[in-house]
Amino acid sequence: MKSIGFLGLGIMGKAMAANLIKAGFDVTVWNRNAAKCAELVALGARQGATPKDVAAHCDITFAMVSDPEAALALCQGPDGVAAGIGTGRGYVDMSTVDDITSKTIAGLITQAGGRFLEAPVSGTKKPAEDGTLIILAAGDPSLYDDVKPAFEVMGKMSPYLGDVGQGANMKLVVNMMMGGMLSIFSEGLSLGQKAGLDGQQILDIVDAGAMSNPMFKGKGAMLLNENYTTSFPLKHMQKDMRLAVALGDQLDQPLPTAAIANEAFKQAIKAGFGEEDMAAVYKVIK
Ligand code: NA7
Repeated sequence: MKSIGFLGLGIMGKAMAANLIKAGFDVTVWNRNAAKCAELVALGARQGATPKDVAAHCDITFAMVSDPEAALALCQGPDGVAAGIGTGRGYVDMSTVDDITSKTIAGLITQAGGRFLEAPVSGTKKPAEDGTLIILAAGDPSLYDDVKPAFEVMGKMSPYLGDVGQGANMKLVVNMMMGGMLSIFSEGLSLGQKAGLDGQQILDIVDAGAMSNPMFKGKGAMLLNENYTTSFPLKHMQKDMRLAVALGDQLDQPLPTAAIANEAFKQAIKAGFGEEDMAAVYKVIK
């Protein structure tokens, strides 16, 4: 792997691309809003003109954009990745999308002669900055072997999960559980305080028992301080809940808890909290 392309420099992409540059990879970046490239160019990256241009000049191109529509938009059209990928080069989409979108992208890339891997990640801003993401890879096994050194820079583990679609499915399962947990955690914290209990004591007691986990620790402090600084945008959590509920429909799997949690995140978006951290769901619950 001589050169790496990186498309999408949002909260996650920026941190991941920065780690690749710092690790010594030859990185070319592109973002729809080109101004976001400046910080990475200052770190040593080149700037590509279009997704096609990046895919045509790099051995392997990574993408990290917001949702299925954005992930597809990157690949299609005269300036898209599929138009530039050519034979044998690799494309790794790390955005969180549904399995059908991922398979559509895989088709576009492989028909153009390229190799495709989906690799959505578990973990938000801090793990992206620290290079400790959990990378959920599926697709072309030869590309998986080729990108391992880059995965080792961006993440702490990168299991191979099989055919395209299984990375997307694993990500949705994990995030659906996280959204459900955050929703019930918010309800408990709110209920307890309305009953006159001390919020910090609730957190301490939960943390001392079997329910202790890093998310409750991190988000608990945010809820008590009413601090919703974005680590994982609420709108993306709602997207993941929506895609997970749709997968449940597709597979005839009842998801009563996830479906109700999804409604709380939808309500929070409607109330204008979509760009804030997912913890802001608390504001429509409390
Ligand atoms: P952000 O910080 O919301 O960043 C989203 C990125 O996606 C950003 O670079 C956007 O470009 C890009 N984007 C959005 N729509 C498009 C279209 N249509 N075409 C090209 N690029 C687009 O998200 P995160 O970094 O927190 O999350 C990224 C993924 O990881 C997401 O799937 C999460 O669920 C997990 P912009 O800067 O707006 O021009």
